[in-house]
Amino acid sequence: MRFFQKVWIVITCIIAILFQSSSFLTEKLNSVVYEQNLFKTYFENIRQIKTFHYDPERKFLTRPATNSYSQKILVDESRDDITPGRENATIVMLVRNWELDQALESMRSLEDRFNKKYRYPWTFLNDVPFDAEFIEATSLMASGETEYGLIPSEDWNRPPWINETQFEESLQQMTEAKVLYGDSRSYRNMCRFNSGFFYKQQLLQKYEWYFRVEPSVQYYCDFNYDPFQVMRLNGKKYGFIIAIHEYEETIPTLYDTVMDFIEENPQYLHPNSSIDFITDMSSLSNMHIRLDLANDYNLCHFWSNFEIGNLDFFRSEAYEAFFNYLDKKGGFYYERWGDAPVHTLGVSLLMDKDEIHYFEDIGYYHGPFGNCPSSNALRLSKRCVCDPQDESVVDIEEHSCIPRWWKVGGKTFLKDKGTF
Ligand SMILES: Nc1nc2c(ncn2[C@@H]2O[C@H](COP(=O)(O)OP(=O)(O)OP(=O)(O)O)[C@@H](O)[C@H]2O)c(=O)[nH]1
Ligand SMILES: [Mg+2]
Repeated sequence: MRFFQKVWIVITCIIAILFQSSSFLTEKLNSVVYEQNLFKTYFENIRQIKTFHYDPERKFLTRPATNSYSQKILVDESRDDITPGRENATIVMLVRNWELDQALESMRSLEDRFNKKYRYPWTFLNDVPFDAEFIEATSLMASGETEYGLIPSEDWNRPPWINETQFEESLQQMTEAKVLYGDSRSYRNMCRFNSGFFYKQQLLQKYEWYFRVEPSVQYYCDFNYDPFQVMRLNGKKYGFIIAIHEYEETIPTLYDTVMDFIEENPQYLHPNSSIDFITDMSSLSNMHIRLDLANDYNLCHFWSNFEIGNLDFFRSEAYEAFFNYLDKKGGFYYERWGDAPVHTLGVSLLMDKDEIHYFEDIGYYHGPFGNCPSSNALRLSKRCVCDPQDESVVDIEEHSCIPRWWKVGGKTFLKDKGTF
């Protein structure tokens, strides 16, 4: 082959390679530009939608309800900022030393979902001194300060007016009847303590707000706001997340005792109470529960393992009189009155209905039940990890009282005026 032929072949090859690679490069460049535009539009959209962070100024603007079909993605752009909470509040856990692992699980979940941003202090309470291992691990897990309180024995143990023979008999009877925790002495102490003594503990005196947490619970979604602040700004005093029916055999005389109290102290019944929530027996769709009960109480109660509340309500003259009246009747021991129905009856009768708030947007699990926001947009914006169809999600199941709360307390949507 002649020299110029060789040169020609080489040049042709170079041209072919250049041509190939330029079309490859153009293609690549186009796709990068396309992707860039796509991301740009995506982030612009997100920016336009603004934050989902609670802002009192934006209170009346539209936002999605939990049953919204909106597919817009709402991102709280400041979700990872540290904005120390300013409310006079603490997170409270009554817990035993041996529940350390379960306590840490709950703490990790609540810190990740809410408190690492706000750094509210934790208060741990126990009927025996906390051990060093518990204190070390929980104080390292908390983003805020931690305090550890020993409950005085008179706030925990059976009071002197309990007739021991009657107590032993009922203990045996409830054990034989296989009533849940019917055989447990400490469970009764715990229920009485949570009903009438947690807010009297010295460590809680300095606070106005509390958030009750139990071991082994999970929070499924980012909070995206400070619930204490939100409650204060919206005039709320008691927040719940799950409401179900109580086991009737644990509280045979509770409601009648409460009614006796109200009859003797009518001044304490709030004129705008939620009495209908605890007495409404009408049949609601999806509710096939048997409601031929021994008295007018429909057994609905706010599940007290999750509570965000105002301590001044519990310290009020009305609640104090209410608790003391119940306590003197001995039902915490002769029956097995739970702190959940006791709080619920107190809150429903003595508190203004408008001061009660259903935190429907905070996914939560305490075995065997949970709550998971039904709105897809809400789950995305709050980075929820839960399935609203899961069998543990109880909100509109037959054993739930949420539909009854909606009926009586009013169904509010997050986009409604005046809600958040
Ligand atoms: N210090 C202390 N805490 C207790 C005692 N009994 C229960 N608790 C705490 O009180 C709270 C309620 O007790 P739980 O055993 O969770 O009762 P429950 O939620 O009705 O039932 P389960 O969670 O299903 O067992 C939890 O925070 C427990 O850790 C006790 O004897 N001493
Ligand atoms: Mg529990």
